[in-house]
Amino acid sequence: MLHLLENDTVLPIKQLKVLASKRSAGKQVEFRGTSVTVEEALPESFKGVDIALFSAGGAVSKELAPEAAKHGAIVIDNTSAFRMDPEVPLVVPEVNEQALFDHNGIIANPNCSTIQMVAALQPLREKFGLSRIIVSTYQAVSGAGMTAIEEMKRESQAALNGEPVNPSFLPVKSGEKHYQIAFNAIPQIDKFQDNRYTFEEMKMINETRKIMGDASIKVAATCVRLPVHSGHAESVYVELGKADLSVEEILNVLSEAPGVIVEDDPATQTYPMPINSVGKTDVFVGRVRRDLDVASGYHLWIVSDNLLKGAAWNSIQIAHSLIKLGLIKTNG
Ligand code: L14
Repeated sequence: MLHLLENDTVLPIKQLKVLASKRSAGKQVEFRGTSVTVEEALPESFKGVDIALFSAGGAVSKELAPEAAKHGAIVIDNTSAFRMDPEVPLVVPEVNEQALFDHNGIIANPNCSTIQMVAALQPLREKFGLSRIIVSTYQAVSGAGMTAIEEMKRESQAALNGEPVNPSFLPVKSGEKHYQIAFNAIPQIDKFQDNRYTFEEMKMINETRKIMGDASIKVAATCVRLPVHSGHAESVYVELGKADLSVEEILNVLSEAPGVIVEDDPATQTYPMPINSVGKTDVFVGRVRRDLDVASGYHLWIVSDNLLKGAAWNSIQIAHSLIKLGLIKTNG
């Protein structure tokens, strides 16, 4: 977020505060050539703040986001704490920017896998209608944070040296069991729910319906972690409102879509891959095919940097939209 803000030309940043836990207070971060001291995040810290970007975990958001909103800040929250709260807009600007008008001081940034999927599917939905999505994800380790990345590197090194890997973090830090991610695929992201889906899968299902504003869309998800540093990939099957569309018709719509880049040419082995998405804010789509049995069914492969469009960039875009829509009243 700080890196994106540093190069941002849309937000008229007069002052930047960097807030964290007591443990990090006093550290220095560089911003536009000056050194900013990290302060402890307290309810009063948000006095005079116009936009507060939160990304310190659900518990911190639950405690401090309402306090920040009370002090007049508009919170853009990157955690899952408020996403399904009916009072809180859940926004991907390319899809449902208008939902921002209904905010009550807190706006939720959706789950990373959901953002890239709806950004790519919404243009098809607008043009042809969409009734069903079946998605399997191939998710990067960076979504789970620095500790997970360190674990993957350490395990990879150990495995290559023929030493025991001793996993202690993934798939879920607080879980009873931990499994090796190096040279593996783990079909669990976040905790299991009573219906045998994981929370990550249910986030994709519920958030997609909320962002698209249609509870009747059929959605099923299987979320899998791969030993990829950054960049989530998704194999997506969709049923559109129109049968027998040509691949060209679909690619034409996608190539006009904001924030979407088509990389799709079997003849030249062109398709999106996580490593090529790293550092980019776009959503990449390729491998577009008609289903061979269902006339209204189509397959796509969707890739994006989970830390950018999936998190920081979508949050900054929400801030841009707030400015564009005239929703920021300078506070103090
Ligand atoms: O819903 O890759 O924001 O473990 C953050 C952690 C999504 C999953 C969220 C991960 C989650 C992510």
